[in-house]
Amino acid sequence: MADDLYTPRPEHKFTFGLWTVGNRGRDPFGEAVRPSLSPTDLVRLLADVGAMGVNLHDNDLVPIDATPPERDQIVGNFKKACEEAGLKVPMATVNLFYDPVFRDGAFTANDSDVRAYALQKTMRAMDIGAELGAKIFVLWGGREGTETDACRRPDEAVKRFREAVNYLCEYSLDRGYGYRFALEAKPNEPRADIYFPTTGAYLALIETLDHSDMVGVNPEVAHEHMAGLNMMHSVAQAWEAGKLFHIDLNDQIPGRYDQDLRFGSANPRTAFWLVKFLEDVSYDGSRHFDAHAYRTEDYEGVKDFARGCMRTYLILKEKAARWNADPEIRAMLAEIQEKNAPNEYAGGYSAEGAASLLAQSFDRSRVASAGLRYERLDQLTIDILLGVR
Ligand code: GCO
Ligand code: MN
Ligand code: MN
Repeated sequence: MADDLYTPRPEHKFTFGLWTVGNRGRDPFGEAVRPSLSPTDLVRLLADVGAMGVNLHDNDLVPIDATPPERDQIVGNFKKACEEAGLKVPMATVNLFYDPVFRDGAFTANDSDVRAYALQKTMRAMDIGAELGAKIFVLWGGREGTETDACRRPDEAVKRFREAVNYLCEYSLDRGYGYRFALEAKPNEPRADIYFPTTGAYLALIETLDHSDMVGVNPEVAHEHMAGLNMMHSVAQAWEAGKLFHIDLNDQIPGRYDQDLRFGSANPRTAFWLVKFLEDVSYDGSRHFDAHAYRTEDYEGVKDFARGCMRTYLILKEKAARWNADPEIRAMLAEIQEKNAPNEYAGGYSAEGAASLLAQSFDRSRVASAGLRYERLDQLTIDILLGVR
């Protein structure tokens, strides 16, 4: 029965991008290693491994030069394939990075025609997503950045980006699509420096938007790790702000190129804290995997990869429940909580409270003398993770 715990089911809300399982292993140094599969084949592959949904960029499905009747037929067939396979399309996004027209950026490009085209392309991608039932629209600005800062002032880029997102919110409202936008940060690659390099940067921008309630973030493990950050902290801040609209799960060794490794395969401990956080707060969005299989794999290996992402998530979810139920860990957490008693400044500022706080004396050496036992707490965590507890 233990195995059943690790079997993906629709309620786990596991999703993959068409571009993830469809990744053919091309890299800057080498050609594709796998044949291309059609979007409908990929839908069947995902149904086969037990995913709940499939997400897509406009051009993962509809070629950039498709005529309107071609587009309608492709989207119609895809919708049917998803229905037959029992797969949902919870999220859609737009490719604003592949075509050469975006070499200087999309929403932030210096050429206003490029910016207009980027908006048009995004609106059309929103139409496709809406037709397929998507309610989350991700914006990843892969080309919104620079190699040289001689080309524009970054504050101008911020203004252009804001203007674009404001426009797209209005479009969604106008069409009654009900989208929530999720902004995805990445510090670099493919540009030398990308604007809004971290989730925190987007959280700050969002508060300046016309419809800030419609816009949240899509943090990605690899991207926060590339910036040397703690993914779970970024996710927690987004969550606390009510802005965790989506999440991109994968793995990444800091200091490397964008690796997009199978979830939890490089840093299982950081993946554990992330899964534990998502489960502890009952995050109810998709668990979306934005990763791809090693270049060594054929499509059987791609299935192993996809199953592995979900299995690791479920293993870590079970470890998190074990951690939460562990009597020794609970006792230690209760001790930590005991020190958290209400004091002079709890409940906010008052002149009397401030006077009393100013008059209080603190026994610093007593407070600082007792060890906090976090070594023990962490080792208990490691024991659970390594399967001896
Ligand atoms: C990357 C990004 C993308 C985006 C995707 C959705 O590093 O390539 O993570 O995979 O998530 O384009 O907008
Ligand atoms: Mn990425
Ligand atoms: Mn991503």
